[in-house]
Amino acid sequence: MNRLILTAAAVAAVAASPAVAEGDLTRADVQKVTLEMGSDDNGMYFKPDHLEFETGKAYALVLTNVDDIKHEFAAHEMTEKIFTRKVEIETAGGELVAEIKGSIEEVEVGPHQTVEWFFVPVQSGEDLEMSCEIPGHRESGMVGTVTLR
Ligand SMILES: [Cu+2]
Repeated sequence: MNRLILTAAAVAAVAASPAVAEGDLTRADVQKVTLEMGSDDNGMYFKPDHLEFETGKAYALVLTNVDDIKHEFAAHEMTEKIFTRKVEIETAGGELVAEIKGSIEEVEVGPHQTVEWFFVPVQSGEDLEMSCEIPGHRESGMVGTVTLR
């Protein structure tokens, strides 16, 4: 009997509290930004080669490798200025493989795979470098910039 009363009280308390605090960015609408990684006749590329994000907004950076070899997204200055929520890996069929949480600095993406990096920029920065640090790839053109406004 006591237990039933406690449960009812707990439900009432949850119902009375505001659903989600407005500043709770983990519940905010996530804006998807796709970065394609690949090679063509001119070498290797990031498409687009410049990314822009706004501080205080929640993003999912969709790293899509369309190549037959693996590529990497590394942006060390940028990662000091963002709060990473998670990196999410799914199967081609959309089933969750893994969610990796904590501070992330680089993400390597296998051939024809996609990884989503969820973060919130917390500090601004102009033209921060992004590159693929696999030997030779930067020289082949896998370099670009990221601006956090
Ligand atoms: Cu690469």
